[in-house]
Amino acid sequence: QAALPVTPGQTPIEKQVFTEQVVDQFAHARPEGEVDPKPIHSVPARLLDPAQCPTPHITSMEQYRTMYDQSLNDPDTFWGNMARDLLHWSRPFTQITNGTFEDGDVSWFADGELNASVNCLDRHAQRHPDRIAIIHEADEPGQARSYTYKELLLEVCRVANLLISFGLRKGNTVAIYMPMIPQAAIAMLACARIGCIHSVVFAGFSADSLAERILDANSAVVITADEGRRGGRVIPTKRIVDDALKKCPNVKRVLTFAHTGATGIPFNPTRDVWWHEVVSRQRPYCAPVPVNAEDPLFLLYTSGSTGKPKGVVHSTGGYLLGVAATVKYVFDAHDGDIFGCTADVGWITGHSYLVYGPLSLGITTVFFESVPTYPDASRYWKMVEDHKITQFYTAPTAIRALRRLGDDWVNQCDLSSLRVIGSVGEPINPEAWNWYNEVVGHGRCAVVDTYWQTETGANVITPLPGCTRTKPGSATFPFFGIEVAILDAHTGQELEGPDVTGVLALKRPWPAMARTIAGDHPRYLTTYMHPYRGYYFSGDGATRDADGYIWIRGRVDDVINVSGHRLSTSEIESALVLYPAVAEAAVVGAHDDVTGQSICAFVTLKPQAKVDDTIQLTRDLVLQVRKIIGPFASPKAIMIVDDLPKTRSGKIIRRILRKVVAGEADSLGDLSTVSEPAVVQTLVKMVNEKL
Ligand code: 6R9
Repeated sequence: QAALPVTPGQTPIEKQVFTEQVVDQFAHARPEGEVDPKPIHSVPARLLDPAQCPTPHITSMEQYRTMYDQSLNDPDTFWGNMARDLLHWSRPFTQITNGTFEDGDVSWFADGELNASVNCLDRHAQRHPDRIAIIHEADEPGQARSYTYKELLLEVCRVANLLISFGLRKGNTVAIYMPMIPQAAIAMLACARIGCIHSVVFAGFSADSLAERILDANSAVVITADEGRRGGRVIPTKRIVDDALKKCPNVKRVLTFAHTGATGIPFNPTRDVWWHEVVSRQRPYCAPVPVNAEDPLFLLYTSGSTGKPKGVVHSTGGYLLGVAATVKYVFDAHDGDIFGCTADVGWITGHSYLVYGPLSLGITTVFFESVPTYPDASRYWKMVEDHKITQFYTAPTAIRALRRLGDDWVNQCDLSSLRVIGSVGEPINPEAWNWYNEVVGHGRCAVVDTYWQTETGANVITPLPGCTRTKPGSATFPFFGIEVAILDAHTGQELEGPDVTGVLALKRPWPAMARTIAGDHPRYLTTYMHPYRGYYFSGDGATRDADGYIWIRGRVDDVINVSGHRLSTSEIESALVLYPAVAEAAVVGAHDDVTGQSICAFVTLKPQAKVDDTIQLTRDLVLQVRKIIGPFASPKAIMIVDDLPKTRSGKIIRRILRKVVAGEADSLGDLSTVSEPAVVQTLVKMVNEKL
């Protein structure tokens, strides 16, 4: 594939903005000197000792390379075998991979049929009905409850039958807005059983955001709970749903699980039903609806550079294969393993590594409802000890926060069950990596820094436990079938060889890649496939070092990553400008030692706005963002300024704002494009006083 000239978006203006961002981001990237040239961590000897651990699926780099080469040179054999080996097909496929990025018509196993719930439940319930499928680690310690594969299957069938009685059929969409309880997985699998597409909305989103997502996907049914619990606090889940539904006349049914059992939960008798009243009346067998491998399993909203959130659509066959293969090889899953992923079910990590990945392999998954510091900072580690977790998967932000609280919290617990400890969501700094490896892993576990995205469906760049020598902070090498390219941001030329930095792109379709954006295929193409023709554009920057290791350097677009939550700066700006007194808003990410990035907003006020109390105004603006997006999008700092640095054509120059909040006002670079250079000086002064 010859590298074609970069054509980000369609217009020259977008191109200009885009390349400015890329260049700017790289100016901020990890200093070159920090990239460690030597692989310093070998595979822990314990993992390769059959007396101590099950033998890893891959035990040498040669074995990895042989399989990796086959996955690229003969994808049909490689993925065909893998798909037959890991999944149950009700109708075997004869085709493996078709279509191209350019045409946007990628398909995998196009004539095969399967059902995701059969793959996650029936086949395991038949073989070992009493094996634990889900452990629910409730918000209050000591209240864990578990569900066997058999129990889970029966409950999923009951809910599936109920959904049929609501009139739902294959291809309909169901919204799920639930706390971190097993009923969230039950609801997802019940949809999958009857061929419905679930759209899980993270329960930290506000009523407005939920409504937007329900309407966009045209979900006629919502599944929720009375209340959620998190770190001892109660979240009024059903009340938020009711608020959202004021804007969603299309919703005909709301199924509510009584989780806390609180009284006084709002209830609309013509629309709402209680789970405990209606589900138990259903027959616990429901014939699974076989779907085509390319039929959507779910859609999941994620933030991009521009406009409203995108409903990323995942296929059934390719997606399931991707998550099953990565749980097997990246987490080195073996029969009887207990997989502890702390992500929320409302994000892609929850979909892939709480629900579909572990369950498709018939291992045990843990739903953690609480927060890492409740009731104290040993919560994660007590959970590992209590349930004998073998794979633990969390985000760098949690690792950094717990590291600050000291090693004692970890040392009081027996973590000897752990074999693989994973990190996901944002770049992990070497200090946090080392602490995770030494204090949590005791140097006896494989640390897997897994790079991937909502759109990739499953891990794409990651070490493998039994073979990869790791460098703290590097996601290392591509998973099977993933062909990585690093491109020059401006020219789109592929940068070959070692020691190169550019934008990260993937060169060929892989099974778990997202297939489209719900209702907007052109947007799918412009966002991912058109910026660099012939490649999938990730939105991240990356370096390939002298040893071929990949280092992810963070987003090169207007996406910021706060505690592993992906947020669009333009969405936050839109929420701020809806506030009556606000004229303009510009949001940038600031470095944060714990959350990775934090949200820093600059706003200007309308000339006629009367504001006496700016402290109250900043509070109101934070509330505004919480209301329109959700609490996790709260800006950490809001600066009310007289003016923003702009180009002569009136565009806000975010590059300058980023530099100013980074404390790099002495290296602002070329200011010749700024229409009023004095504005910059005022800003610098103000930020120095405030931050
Ligand atoms: C799985 C998930 C995707 C963005 C991605 C990148 C960042 C994720 C990472 C990582 C460095 C890792 N990211 N894993 N950066 N190292 N191991 O997080 O999906 O919410 O869609 O976010 O997260 O910037 O582009 P999603």
